[in-house]
Amino acid sequence: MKKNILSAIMLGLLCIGPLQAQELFLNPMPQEYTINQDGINTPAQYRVLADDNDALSPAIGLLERVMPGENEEASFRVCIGIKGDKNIKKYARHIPAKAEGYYLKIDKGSITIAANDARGAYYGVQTLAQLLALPQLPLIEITDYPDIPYRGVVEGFYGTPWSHEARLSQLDFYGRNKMNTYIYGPKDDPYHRTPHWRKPYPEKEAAQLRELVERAKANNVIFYWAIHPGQDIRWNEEDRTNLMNKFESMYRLGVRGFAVFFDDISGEGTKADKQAELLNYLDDNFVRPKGDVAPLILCPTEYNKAWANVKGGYLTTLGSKLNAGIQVMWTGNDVVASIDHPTFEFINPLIQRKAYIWWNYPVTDYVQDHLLMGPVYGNGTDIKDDAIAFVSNPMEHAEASKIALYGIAAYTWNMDDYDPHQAWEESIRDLMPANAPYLRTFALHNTDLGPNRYDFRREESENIRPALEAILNSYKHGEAPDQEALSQVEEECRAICLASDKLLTSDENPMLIEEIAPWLIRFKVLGLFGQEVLNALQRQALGQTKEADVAYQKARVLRSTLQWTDKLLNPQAQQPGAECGSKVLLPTLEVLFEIAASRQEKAE
Ligand code: 14T
Repeated sequence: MKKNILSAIMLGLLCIGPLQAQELFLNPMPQEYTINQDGINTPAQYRVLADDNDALSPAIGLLERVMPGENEEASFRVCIGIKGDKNIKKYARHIPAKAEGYYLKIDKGSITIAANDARGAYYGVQTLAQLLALPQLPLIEITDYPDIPYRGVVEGFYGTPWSHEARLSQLDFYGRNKMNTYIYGPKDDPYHRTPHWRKPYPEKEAAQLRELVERAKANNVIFYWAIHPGQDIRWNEEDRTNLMNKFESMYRLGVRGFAVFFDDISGEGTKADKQAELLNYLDDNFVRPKGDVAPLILCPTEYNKAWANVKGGYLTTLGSKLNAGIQVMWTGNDVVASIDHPTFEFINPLIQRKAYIWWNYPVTDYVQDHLLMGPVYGNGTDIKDDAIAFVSNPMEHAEASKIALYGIAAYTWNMDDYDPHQAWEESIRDLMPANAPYLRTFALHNTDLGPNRYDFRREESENIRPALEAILNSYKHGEAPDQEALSQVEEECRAICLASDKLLTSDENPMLIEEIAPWLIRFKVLGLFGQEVLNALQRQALGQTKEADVAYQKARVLRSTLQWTDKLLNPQAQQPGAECGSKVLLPTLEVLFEIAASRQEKAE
């Protein structure tokens, strides 16, 4: 556990009273904390004090994993409990009155975790786990709770569903980063959607799902299983029974959360009154009678504002007919969009409840030649009271998605303190501690989507953009480019090649490297191309005709290699190719190449 924690301490920034407070990084950031300048060594042995309360077992299990040395005789005490438990009675007034809230106190002889509920206790221990990774355990008092009730991921993309192994790793990651929701709904699972939604899973798949449910539970994540019946559903008793039976079979596998998706369909299945009737039936006859199932979730057919025909009455019907406990998904003003307060001013009144945000980022199923590994930014930080949930639809590349998911975890827990760039830096160290600088270089140039039907774009290559612009500008005005800018770009191209080499040969996180390998290869060629283009321009400027020609010829070959690799890498995708630096870096290098080419012609 410890090696996954990346928190560092910056000393002595704030002064409170006689003590110097420390600045602390945790993911997500706690809502409130006070921290002493001194700390203690992690106790080698400790005694657990807890009431006999079943709900505490995941929290205590985690404690024993992250802090070895449990011993009934030890003098150091770890007191852990849930509101109402006797052993934390005197801390009751410190517990925040919020779902999943906890109070954590570390002093010289004891650690106390007093939580509002089971998940709060578990999150208290997760925070302790992050603190344990610091050089010393700080004497600290934390009061913490999430801004958004349900936070996490909907595996809801088209394309190759995540592997079993990838999902297991995801669930551990959600637990560590205090995300409580995973919705299983990959479009290309035939038992989720047409043709086989009516049938139970074959044995092998069923066994794997059972294992995922177990892992989710261990991480205090609610595992929701989603069904997508809309393309061929008939609104009769037979199909209603088919649905009930499928839910029942999933319940037997341990599933305790359910969703019904009606997105991207046409025909009979799109009728609001029929959808509402079915969902209410499932709520009345399955979800609520069971007593241990999470609130039912619906993804509507009109799931974003661009597609909402308000006059047609679809959303209004759902709003008035659906049982109050049923949650309704929404992707925002478009299929892919930033989420802000006006987003909810539109949708919440229509559905008569707080929208359940399905955020279509970092999903790339419509731009499969790109990777989205940049910071998470652009959503409003004033929406905590507007949304019941905020889940992310990720890339089919599970490990690579963790950069965005780390940021989403931070944002949905504590919006006021969310810092997109800090979360991004930390996420990279979390994903590949030993190769962080190389992964960072790679991620810097893999953030934009390229032109796309939703006009959703991201900043890219920001570290080198000013230098690239300065160089272009000089040439435009017929001036010699700034030497400083040229060496900066050259340096970056060298760093790009090094990053590619290091990552392609690294043993760290093999799953990640396999996902991004086509882009790593492209990245290498891009770095080489950039170096030769700059080399050619500089030799030309110095009048070194021979050397200039050699460099130019090399650049030409690399340019063709780039064009060929674009067709050959990631060939099975709907958008084949593996774009890197496609927003500013490559286009600028292309312009510079043209300049070098025209000078070379003149020299001949
Ligand atoms: F259910 C929805 F909220 C949703 O977003 N559905 C799909 C989703 O599975 C997919 O990953 C996402 C991004 O491509 O967009 C939705 O799929 C679409 C959207 C379209 F505009 C499929 C076809 C479209 F024309």
